[in-house]
Amino acid sequence: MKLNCNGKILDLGSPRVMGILNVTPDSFSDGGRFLQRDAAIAQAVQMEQDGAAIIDVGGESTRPGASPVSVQDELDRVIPVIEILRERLEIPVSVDTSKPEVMAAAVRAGAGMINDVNALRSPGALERAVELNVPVCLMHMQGQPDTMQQAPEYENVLDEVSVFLTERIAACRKQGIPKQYILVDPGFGFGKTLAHNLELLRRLQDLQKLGCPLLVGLSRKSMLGTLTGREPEQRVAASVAAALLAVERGASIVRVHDVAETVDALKILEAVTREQT
Ligand code: 8Y4
Repeated sequence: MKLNCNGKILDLGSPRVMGILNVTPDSFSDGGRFLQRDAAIAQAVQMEQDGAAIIDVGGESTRPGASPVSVQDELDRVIPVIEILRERLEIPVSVDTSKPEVMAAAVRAGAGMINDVNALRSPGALERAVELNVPVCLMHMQGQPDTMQQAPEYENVLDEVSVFLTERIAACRKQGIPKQYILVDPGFGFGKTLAHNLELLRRLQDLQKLGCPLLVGLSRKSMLGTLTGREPEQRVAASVAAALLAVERGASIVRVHDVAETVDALKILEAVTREQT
């Protein structure tokens, strides 16, 4: 229930919010590298104040069609931010990466969790993750980021996601990662149509049988755009609704952009669920 994240504690005794911190260069902002870095740190501090239990720091855009980032560029983006956040925050940070070199440097800099959309399938990632001795989130993805949305296809999306995650849990266990250090994620939007995403959310509780805490990311994703006709920045209400539905179906952690709004919504859900005020 309580995860040791490189010295900081993540208590999963009740549902938690993971705040998203992108440290990819913003081509629309003229702030320059250091101003952008300061803005990222301020945003993380705000998310902690708003009730986030963990901050997910990512330096590689995982959006469909995004260009790949070199190891050095990713290190230059995320490591200085993680070093500062280790000092400034009480809550842990996770590192959103698939690269073993970035995992290692990030944990050395203070990161307390590895969030890998590639589920430790990159060469050397699994071996490295074992040594680092922090919790890992294994996410399902069909295909590769550049082409995964071209024609996603499943016989049964719940079964296929479940089989994939079961296999990755087994691979991690075999390599020596303790069961309590493994979280799983169905990977909303990663090689899935709207119908696949809705089926996964509808039946999310089926994934509880895997025996690992569930982490889900639905925040501002295109499925919410399809359903509402809104641009990403206007998807806050849809994102909060989706997060709430996920927690009702057993999610332990929701990965979100809008921390304050999601934390408020979860307080209502918790009060109603616990039959107390
Ligand atoms: C607007 C903003 C539209 C962001 C789309 C997006 C997940 C994840 C991502 C997830 C876990 C994203 C790194 C995609 N999604 N990690 N990462 N689970 N564990 N797109 O669902 O946020 S990036």
